[in-house]
Amino acid sequence: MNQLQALIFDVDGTLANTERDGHRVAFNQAFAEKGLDWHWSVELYADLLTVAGGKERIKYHIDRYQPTLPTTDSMSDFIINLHQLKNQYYQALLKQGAIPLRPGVKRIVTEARKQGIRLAIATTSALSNATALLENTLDPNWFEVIAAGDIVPQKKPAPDIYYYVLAKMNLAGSNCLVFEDSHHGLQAATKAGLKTIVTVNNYTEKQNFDEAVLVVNHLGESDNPTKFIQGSIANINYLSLGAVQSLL
Ligand code: XBP
Ligand code: MG
Repeated sequence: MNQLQALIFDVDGTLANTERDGHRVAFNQAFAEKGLDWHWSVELYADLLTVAGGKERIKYHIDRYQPTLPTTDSMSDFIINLHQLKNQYYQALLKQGAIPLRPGVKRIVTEARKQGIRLAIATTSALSNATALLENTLDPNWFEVIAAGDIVPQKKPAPDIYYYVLAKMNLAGSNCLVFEDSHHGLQAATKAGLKTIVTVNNYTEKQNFDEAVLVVNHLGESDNPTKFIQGSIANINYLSLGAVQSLL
């Protein structure tokens, strides 16, 4: 068994249900403020999530659904401005405490810190959004590297963001475990040679996770047990650090 030295967390959908309850809601607030008659319903957003990155998602929406753009701005300026406005609304939601962490996240992060296991973030989200989530739930300073957004040339499912984290931390992939919630994220981590635990959510539960070392509904708590979806660990009710270490 390899020695566990670091946990690397995806953000959206993994730390918290930020997509349905956060980014989506904030996008709609930004559309309304800009006078756009667009509405991203919970159902439509499932299709839009096939594209990673908020700016890329707006572009995909325009290309696929061809709404009228009430603007003389260039397409890229329009997208950048709309995305910035969305991020302001998103960060306001985080400040209000509207988006709690998923079960077990704080527990396992706290356990890792106590045991000297290093922590990092690898996300497609903008850095300001990832940091705002951590400021309002955990603490950004607990994470040695927060790799986010446009810091690498290609977003997930490309492995770039994971290679970036490994290089920054000077770590071998064989000493790390990743937590992801989506097929895109799993592909990115797997291509970088990392073992991945998937905690599914409503948007991702039907995706293919063949390459994951474990798929569960969430990390769980003593009063909120983990359900094993693919693979299992014997004799546990929720995922402790010791339990996940056995997967390396
Ligand atoms: C998920 C994403 C992000 C968010 C929006 O990232 O695809 O694009 O939906 O974030 P991950 P931004 O699961 O890798 O954390 O608007 O900040 O791009
Ligand atoms: Mg995710």
